[in-house]
Amino acid sequence: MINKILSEVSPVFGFCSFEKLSESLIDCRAKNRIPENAKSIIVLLFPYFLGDDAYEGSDISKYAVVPDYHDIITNLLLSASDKLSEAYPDEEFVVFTDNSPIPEVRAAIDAGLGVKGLNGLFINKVFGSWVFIGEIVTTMVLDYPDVHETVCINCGKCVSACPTHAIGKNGIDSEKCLSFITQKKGNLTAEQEELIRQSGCAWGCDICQNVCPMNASVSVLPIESFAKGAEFKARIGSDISDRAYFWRGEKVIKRNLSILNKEGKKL
Ligand code: B12
Ligand code: SF4
Ligand code: SF4
Repeated sequence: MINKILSEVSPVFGFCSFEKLSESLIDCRAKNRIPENAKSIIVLLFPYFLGDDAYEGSDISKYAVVPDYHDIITNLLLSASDKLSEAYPDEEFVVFTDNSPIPEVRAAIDAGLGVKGLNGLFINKVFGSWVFIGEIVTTMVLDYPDVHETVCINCGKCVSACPTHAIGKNGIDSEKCLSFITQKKGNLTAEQEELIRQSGCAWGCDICQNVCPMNASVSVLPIESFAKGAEFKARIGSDISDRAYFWRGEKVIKRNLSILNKEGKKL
């Protein structure tokens, strides 16, 4: 029953132990929502890659081309958790995505769904790293896989391609990451502006994923609402509340677009 319900919302999912991860929880307000007697994490993947040709001329990163994944995934997870609560009335099910105390990359690896890239991202065999991660934390006791393969092929291409040298041996230096810089409020330094101009990308950064050989021949099977609502250029001048670049306010995306208009070219 549980597999049937989950397969209605995601093509790839798995289970991992909550206890094993409980020492590594991310400190955030959402932590209060974890059920008191949590036992397992149901981890689900949501592919969003639309095929290389689709992004020609785009001025935002691939994750921001699709409608804001927080809304889409939360709705999918809620529909699954409603059905799970009906099927297993004595258990609790609480949904999270991104704004989550669960270190999601780690949870997806523990659930046996793929490996961790040197670029810090989770990589699945079928969909590559072009997946969002969502989870349902539950009081249910489930079966967890024995995981042997946990890291990528370690080719180093992401390290050489990263324009800000943000990828180190021990993970990402988030403040150096261009994705973080495009989301920063206020004035940027001349150097940060130049990095955005060079990348040609007004929101997020895909460079370390574009060069990754483990993303070379992945399936193009995005979640339906992602494909339907894709917009390849940043939208301004009208309501942007359904886009990933909304959460920092319109000023930030407008600032980045104006930086790009000073002869931005896509890397
Ligand atoms: C903060 C954050 C950012 C920050 C900092 C990123 C960072 N890597 O630190 C910024 C703004 C820069 C960012 C950028 C991006 N992000 Co972000 N981000 C997050 C967020 C909210 C928290 C990450 C975090 O702090 N984790 C805690 C630290 C401690 O985790 P960690 O460094 O991975 O270390 C853990 C594991 O690595 C594990 N571990 C370490 N070594 C080993 C070894 C083995 C063998 C194992 C099993 C485990 C393991 O243990 C550590 C502790 O648990 C997550 C959502 C979430 N709740 O997890 C999304 C998330 C990681 N981001 C996501 C995305 C899509 C992006 C971007 C691609 C967006 C874009 N196109 O611009 C970029 C990519 C940048 C990059 N190369 O990482 C997705 C990634 C999906 C995927 N396929 O991996 C996530 C999961 C959100 C989601 N729900 O889908 N992000
Ligand atoms: S580019 Fe190479 S080192 Fe970097 S994540 Fe991909 S496989 Fe790993
Ligand atoms: S997202 Fe861009 S800046 Fe951040 S680590 Fe990857 S290549 Fe470097």
